[in-house]
Amino acid sequence: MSRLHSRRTFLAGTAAATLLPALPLAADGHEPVTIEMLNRHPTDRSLRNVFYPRVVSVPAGQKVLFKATDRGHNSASIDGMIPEGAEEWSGRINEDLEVTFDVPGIYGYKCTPHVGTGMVALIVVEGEGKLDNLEAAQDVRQRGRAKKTFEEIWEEAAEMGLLEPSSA
Ligand SMILES: [Cu+2]
Repeated sequence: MSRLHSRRTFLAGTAAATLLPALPLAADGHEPVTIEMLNRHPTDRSLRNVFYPRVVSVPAGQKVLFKATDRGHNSASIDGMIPEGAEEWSGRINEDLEVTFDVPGIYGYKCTPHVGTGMVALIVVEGEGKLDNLEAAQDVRQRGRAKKTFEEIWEEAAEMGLLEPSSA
């Protein structure tokens, strides 16, 4: 089973490129991995309303904490962007939400108020069959700036090696 990838690679040419520190996140399945919901990106202040980090890989069974660091956000799975057998989630605005990811696969999610401005992100849950829903997830029609954000996210995930079959 793979550990959370601490390496962070980003697209050349995006505003986020080169500005992000490597995150020493350790996923052992016990302590939740934290993804913050922020009004501004911590290092690129020109990016507003973001999940941080926005591409994360975790082992199956991992708990993820969506932390309401700033106000006005939530985390909700996007229709058609989670694997078969996985449970949808939809957090309340301004509240932390913990979700356990048991089913390997590709999970696209959004902030409900800000999806149109591109506040979307990706979690890849490692394990057998994790790529089974990749094509379906990539085929989901995205609204507004979420379309551009997901184009960046797919490239970012590929560069991180997350769109290869799990070695586990
Ligand atoms: Cu938001």
